[in-house]
Amino acid sequence: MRGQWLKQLCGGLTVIVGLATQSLAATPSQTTPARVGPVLVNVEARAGQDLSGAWHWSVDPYRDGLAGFHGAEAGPGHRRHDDVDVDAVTRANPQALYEYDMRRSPVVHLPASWISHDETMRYYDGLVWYQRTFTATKTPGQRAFLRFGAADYVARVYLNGKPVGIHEGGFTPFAFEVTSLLRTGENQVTVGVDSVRSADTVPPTVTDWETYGGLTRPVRLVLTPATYIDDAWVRLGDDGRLRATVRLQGTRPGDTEVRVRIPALSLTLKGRTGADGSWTGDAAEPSALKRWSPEQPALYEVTVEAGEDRLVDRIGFRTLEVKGHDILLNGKPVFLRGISLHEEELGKNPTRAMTPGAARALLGEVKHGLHGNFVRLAHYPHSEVMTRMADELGLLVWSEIPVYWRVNFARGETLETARRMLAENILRDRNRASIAFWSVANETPVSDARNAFLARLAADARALDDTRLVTAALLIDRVQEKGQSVMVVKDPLVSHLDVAAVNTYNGWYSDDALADLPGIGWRNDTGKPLVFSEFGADAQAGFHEPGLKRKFSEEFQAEYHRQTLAMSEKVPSLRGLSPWVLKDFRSPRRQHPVYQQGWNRKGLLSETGQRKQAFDVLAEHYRKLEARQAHTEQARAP
Ligand code: GCB
Repeated sequence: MRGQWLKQLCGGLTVIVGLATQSLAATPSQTTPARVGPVLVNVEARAGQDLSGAWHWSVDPYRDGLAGFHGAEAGPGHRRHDDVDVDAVTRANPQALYEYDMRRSPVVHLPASWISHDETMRYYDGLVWYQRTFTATKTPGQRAFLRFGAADYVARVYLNGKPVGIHEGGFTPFAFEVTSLLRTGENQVTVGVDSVRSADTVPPTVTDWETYGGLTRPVRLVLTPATYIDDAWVRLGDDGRLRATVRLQGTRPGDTEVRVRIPALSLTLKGRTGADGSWTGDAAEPSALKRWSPEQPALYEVTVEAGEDRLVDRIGFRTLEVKGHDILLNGKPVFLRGISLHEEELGKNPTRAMTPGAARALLGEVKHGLHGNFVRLAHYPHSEVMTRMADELGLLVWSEIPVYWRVNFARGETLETARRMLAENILRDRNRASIAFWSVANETPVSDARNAFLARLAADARALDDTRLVTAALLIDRVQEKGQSVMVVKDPLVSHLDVAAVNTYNGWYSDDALADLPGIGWRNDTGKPLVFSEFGADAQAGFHEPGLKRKFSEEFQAEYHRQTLAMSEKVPSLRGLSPWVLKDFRSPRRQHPVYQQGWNRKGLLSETGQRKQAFDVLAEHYRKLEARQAHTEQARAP
């Protein structure tokens, strides 16, 4: 059975979790991507209400709100999601017993992870209830949705006391239709967010980053016409044609006129949807089009109209392909001058509330400080705020799903969860010109089950989007040949990828002397471009030890980068770098009492943004590569 999104389960409750079992042996080419709930692409352009702001919260470590007395069906003593004004009821009936009162629970500003709600929540892992009210007006013929940017890890959503849906996965958007439950006047929305992960979740329990449980991205009430534009994808194909695909949902999605306009190019594509509500049209690339690139991040206003619905977005157009060892952006070879980063804002107490200002501060350091043209947004889909900022600043993006380390690859439901996450991520961001790579995994140990699992994801990515490259961050093998250490790309998954990317930590996780790194050999027989998707060394900002070059000193980290970059210059098929990592990030498993204190210190910036010595080493290297690329392009110009 194919993985699915189950609708109409339990009387209208929508469940978006990995549910179905299926044979892992099926060949990837037979797949169609996982089905997801409403896409509501370009959500910020839609009518409705931003429900960011003040929410009440209540911690529920024993999950009483879901199961009450002795774990049986919950009674009113516990159900935080009930549509009841506890205060009013107990005023009328002083003997009524309630052991919660959401309306008088403390208030926090969302979106934000609960780790910053108060000190007791710093390492909380479990269920937390959130509730707020909002006013709405019901209009006949209008549909209403609750759309969540992300809830980490499982979210249970209730409107006016009634369950509307469950979603699994901490980093991708989801929406539930609430047309019939919405009231004119005051409405109450309640969300139970549970951060607990297991061996079967994606990612599993152990990761090298902070969990950041909670409602970490905006919640919106979205209002649409009865038939609405659910998805609209506008891109430049590798065949040089400008193409639009629009999918309508609703009461009459078929035989509806669709118009896609780019006024600055005087271009209009139009047609009528088929019976399934979809339409694709294309046109020759307008000669006036300025293609998007890091050097010239040109974005165009694009309007999509269908029936009563209309969306406006800003979209860039470019081509991307691989030829031999080269990655071609707009037909020209590009070397990726990148860096990896987590979704964590600068500052002593990040809470994963990514605002445009916070995104600009991080990505600005990559673009202007490091002379970069590329970011790896590790290890899960980052906020849309980041990918939109990358579009605007001109940074190519590696976008990835959290198939990280030891996922339960043999379990069909886990595969379905990963497939749905991949689909939710791609459908959210297909219009972002900056996205260059869909990555399906990070450092996963090779096995038959894992190879089949990831091959399926790679096939899904291609089926959803033929304008990006598919990759994964792989482990690298080290062999001895004629007395020399040689790094060899052996992972069989490469045959399903466009680009072979490897994480390499010689000199940090190995005892190699730093001076020996440039002497290490590299062999890439895959015939594909190679990218170093990670390399790095911890340093505590301000810890200096020039003579000894001990691990954790700024000098050691700087030298590590110098020597690794020298090694990288000797790898002929190398086409990009994304060292680990832009900024120190929270990681509960990094507890060296002096140097780490709960932070992974491989950042070239400290958590507050202080540049370490290695920052300048990388910036200098990228400045040279940038000049080299400009020089080559000049020489090639007619
Ligand atoms: C890796 C992982 C990354 C870790 C990093 C490290 O290979 O992909 O998630 O944080 O190494 O610092 O060890």
